[in-house]
Amino acid sequence: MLTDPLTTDAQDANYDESKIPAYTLPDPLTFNDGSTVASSDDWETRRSEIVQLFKDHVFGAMPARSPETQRVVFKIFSESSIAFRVDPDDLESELVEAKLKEFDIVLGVDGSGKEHRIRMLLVLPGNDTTNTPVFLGYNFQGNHTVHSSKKISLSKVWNRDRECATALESTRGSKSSRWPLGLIVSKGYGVATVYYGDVDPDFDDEFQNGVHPLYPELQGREDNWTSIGAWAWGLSRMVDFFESIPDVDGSRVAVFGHSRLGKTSLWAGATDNRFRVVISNNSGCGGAALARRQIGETVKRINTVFPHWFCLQHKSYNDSVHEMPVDHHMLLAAIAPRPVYVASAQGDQWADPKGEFLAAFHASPVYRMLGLKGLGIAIDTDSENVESVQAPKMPVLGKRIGDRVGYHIREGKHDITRYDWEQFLSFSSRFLR
Ligand code: GTR
Repeated sequence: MLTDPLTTDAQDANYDESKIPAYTLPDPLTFNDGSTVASSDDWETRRSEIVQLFKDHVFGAMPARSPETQRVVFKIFSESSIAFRVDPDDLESELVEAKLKEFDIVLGVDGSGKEHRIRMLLVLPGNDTTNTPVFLGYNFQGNHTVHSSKKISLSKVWNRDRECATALESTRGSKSSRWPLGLIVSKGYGVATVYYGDVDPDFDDEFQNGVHPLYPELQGREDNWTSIGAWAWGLSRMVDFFESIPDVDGSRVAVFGHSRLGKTSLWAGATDNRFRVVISNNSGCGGAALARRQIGETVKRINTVFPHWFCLQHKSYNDSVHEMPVDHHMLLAAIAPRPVYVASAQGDQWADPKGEFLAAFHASPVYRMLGLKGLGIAIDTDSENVESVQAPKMPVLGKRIGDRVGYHIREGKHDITRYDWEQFLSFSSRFLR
């Protein structure tokens, strides 16, 4: 019988807190030259340093943003009306009207003759809305998996044999539990999604396919443009697209993602401050979780199994994570002053929920320095109990906490549930309205 490497690795991983090596986190409020970030005036400079450190050591370089040379051309592929139940399991629940639009978006670089095509599904509340705030996030298996409607075209998906083929009709709506469209639309928000393999197929092909050929100069270097880098870049191009259509308000976009796509949403949020709210769900190692804890999935394991997600330089920390000039609380901090939300699941120890929570906790001093409230856990700096300052208690299950940095941990496994969405919606409403 074949053994699934993930299952065996996940079973063999360390889950014992007492085996975590002692570590010191780098300080987001200390400049690279050792001086202190004294006031909010310094923050943008320090923020740029942090983003650059993540480019150099974790996710790799990104194409320079240049609206003059980066073209986003699109055409409408389909347009239809639909109605959703707010709760599809309750046939008595309200029926909300919505519009489905599919766009073919061409990403290209002027003068190079190179371009790459992706298809976006946009779900809009009502029949004729403009300037809608949206939740933008990738899906894992094709746009048609988010809802069973036949009005959504079947995606072309990359299969395990690394061939791209039209998805099977039977997979329509197969991931709809992760996409409570009726609930989201009933609150006045749109949802935009693209199959992540449309931007870059998720396997190590040394960056031959997807959007990577648009910028070949970003390969063959220690800070190479990675797959997470490509997915994050793609999300920014989608904001360019929103800025060019009347349907969506490009200044009110919440970017979200689950798991590897949660790592991606955080990186997109750090590199593009047009994302007004940033949400990661069960993002784990390489996402919200602190790498230095080395519990559940480790830097070495993730670099080995998914070499294309992180840059070459990141592999040099496989056996020395303590030498990384960053840890992942700084990825969250790099989003400040914008709001960031971290969601964990108790049954997802592989993603280290406690490490995800501690990253949110250790990002919060940046918000405090900016005169904002982060996670909002009071810290008694006079306390002699260093433990309680450095290791705050885990929040209780199923109770959201925080202000500009939001957090919850729920029961259950690695997944996105309706409960998670209820939290994302209520956390985001303050910032998207
Ligand atoms: C796992 C990986 C995690 C997480 C997950 C996912 O195999 O170890 O880091 O990203 O995949 O994306 O579902």
